[in-house]
Amino acid sequence: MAVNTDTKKSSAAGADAADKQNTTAKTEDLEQYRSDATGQALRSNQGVKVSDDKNSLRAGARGPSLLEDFLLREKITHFDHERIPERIVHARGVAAHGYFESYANHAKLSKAGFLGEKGKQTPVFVRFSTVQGPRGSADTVRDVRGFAIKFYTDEGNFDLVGNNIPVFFIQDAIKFPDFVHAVKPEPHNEVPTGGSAHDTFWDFVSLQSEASHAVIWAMSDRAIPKSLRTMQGFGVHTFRLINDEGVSKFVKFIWTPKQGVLSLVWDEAQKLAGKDPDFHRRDLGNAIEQGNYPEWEFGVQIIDEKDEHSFDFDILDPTKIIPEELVPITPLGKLVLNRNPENFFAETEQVAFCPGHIVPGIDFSNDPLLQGRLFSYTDTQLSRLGGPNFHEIPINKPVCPFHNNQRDGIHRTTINKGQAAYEPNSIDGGWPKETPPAAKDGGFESYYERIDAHKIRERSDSFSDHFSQPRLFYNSLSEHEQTHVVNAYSFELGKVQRTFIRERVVNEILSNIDLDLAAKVATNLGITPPTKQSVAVPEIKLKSSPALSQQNLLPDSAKGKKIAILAFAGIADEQLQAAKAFAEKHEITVMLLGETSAPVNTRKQKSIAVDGTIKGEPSVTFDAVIVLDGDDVSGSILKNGAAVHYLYEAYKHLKAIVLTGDAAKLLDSLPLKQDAGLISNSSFNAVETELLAALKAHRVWDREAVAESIPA
Ligand code: HDE
Repeated sequence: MAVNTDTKKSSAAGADAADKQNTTAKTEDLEQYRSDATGQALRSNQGVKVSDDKNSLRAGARGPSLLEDFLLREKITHFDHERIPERIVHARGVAAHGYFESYANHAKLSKAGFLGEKGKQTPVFVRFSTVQGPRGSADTVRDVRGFAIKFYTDEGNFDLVGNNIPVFFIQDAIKFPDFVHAVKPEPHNEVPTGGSAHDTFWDFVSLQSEASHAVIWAMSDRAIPKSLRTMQGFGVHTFRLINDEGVSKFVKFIWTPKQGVLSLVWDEAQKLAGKDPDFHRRDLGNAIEQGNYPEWEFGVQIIDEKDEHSFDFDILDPTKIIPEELVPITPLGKLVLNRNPENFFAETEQVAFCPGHIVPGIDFSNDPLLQGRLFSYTDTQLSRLGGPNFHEIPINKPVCPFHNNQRDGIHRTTINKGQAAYEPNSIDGGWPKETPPAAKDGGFESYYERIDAHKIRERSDSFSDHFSQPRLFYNSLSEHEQTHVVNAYSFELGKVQRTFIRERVVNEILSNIDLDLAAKVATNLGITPPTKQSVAVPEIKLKSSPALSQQNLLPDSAKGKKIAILAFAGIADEQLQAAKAFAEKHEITVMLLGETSAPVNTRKQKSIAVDGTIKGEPSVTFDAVIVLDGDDVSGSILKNGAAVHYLYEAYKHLKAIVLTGDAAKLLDSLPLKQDAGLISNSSFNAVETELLAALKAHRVWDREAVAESIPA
């Protein structure tokens, strides 16, 4: 994996072939729709061979174009209609194919076939997204990330359409259009793109205090993930799993990445938005191409029906988590992403998720947000994908057969045989026929739930505590994570123009979460810190949930990290070899960056190619920076402002920096202080253990205060 594995250059045949081998029933099914033009004649959509695709038909070489030019008209007409409406939310996304593998037969919990056998693999297509920004917006904005999974099970498609944050901003679907209108770019000037640092968002969430929990998560590091591979995923709502005896348990779905739960730092996220707006999609695509397949463990928190009311919150309230300390996660299986889509539009853009796509063994709870979602997703596809036949688009088709009496509609591709498109019928032998519910391979049956209630437009009292869980979240964070939350509120509110909105957030929201948090943000905004809560917040038993802190969710290896080596003439050959061997051993990607793209001469006068330039591959795209011993390498760096800035920036972003031999002299002239991550020694071999530890730790948090003074 070492050296130059970042870019397409390395992929070519090898990785591509490996990619293709990762087939599932779904990727095989897609094969029939794939079109390869290699060796083929260029033809019109009607199959006519084209002799000239460069010139339109004209009346004379300098004359006007002729309307009869059907080739010109066909090409331009198709082009004119290439765009479809983007998703109203979650427009910017990226996806990958893979599989889900069940750890065991979980039939006691659910009769769903994909959970029913140890080692059973089910094809999946997973789409990650930001929420606020349009299709062309930057990847690294502060935002919630979508985490939507389509399982192509033998019993039909199951869509688990979740987020990387376990709670949502509202409790009732009827508030969703209001929430989205508030967070989206403002209507008069369509600003800002991709973020929530503006008046309408903060106006809404400060008037709608049920948003407080999701907002504090959005102000935490969770909303600026390092990679899509380093995020947890949550189903958010409580669902039901039902076994073949009809016994139902409430569950929460959780995905935990093997890669650790890691984030960017804010300055880095902002810079990446300009220097590499595709940072997340590039990272996911490259990782898969390199065979470094991202993996998540799939788990559930299980609640017996009898315990539904035993918590100090309502399990139907989507603004609440069930702390893992109260209900631990039971692992059910793993998710592996091992193949990139062939075509972005056909697969990633046209995939249509819906939380209402479930299979026998799974059912909904009465969470009022979930109930509304069951309607919205199919409805939105009607305008986005143009009609009711979007289930026939290859990426959306189940891998099991499906027959029913639905017919016609725009872009229908199925050619239904027979005369009877109704049920019951005797003309076509009564086919297709219903299947009664059964333990296995049965028809879908809704959970036999007794509902005995008045029709009423009212929210349950059990949904009224909006502050004890945001408080629990804040209390559970490590010190540096808390500081980031303070900084994020201060940054966002600093962008809010109306002072009364800033004050309302501080006095009526933050004061109820934590007075110290409120005071710190107030001070940063120049507002008088509140001295008391504005409402009474119920005391809850659990004061802190360590499972919520990312500090407790670090990876156990440095696999998949990316290191830059700044290469100057005279670089020490042995040290370069040692660094490459280290990267190889720990499955780390390393790129050699020169001042220009020209090869560099080593100390032993060997000419070596570089993988990129210091200006072209910015420090924000790496996890660590290395300057190896070389002939007056410290002098070369000091003469090069971009190289000095590179080190400053990596230092400021709390990354590991290694300086060996002559490079260590830089510590005498640059304002960088040695610490657990800034490691210097005579040889590379002498720093390996410390470097590995720093990479696993992800950031040098102790450096944060010192790094404030660095001008980068
Ligand atoms: Fe969505 N949401 N949502 N949402 N959502 C959409 O569906 C909606 C909610 C989520 O990669 C839309 O196909 C309503 C919660 C993801 O294609 C739309 C409500 C959660 C994706 C829609 C919610 C989500 C969407 C836009 C409140 C986390 C992207 C395009 C009742 C559990 C899926 C589309 C993809 C997309 C509606 C709330 C996650 C408009 C009405 C809560 C990951 O139908």
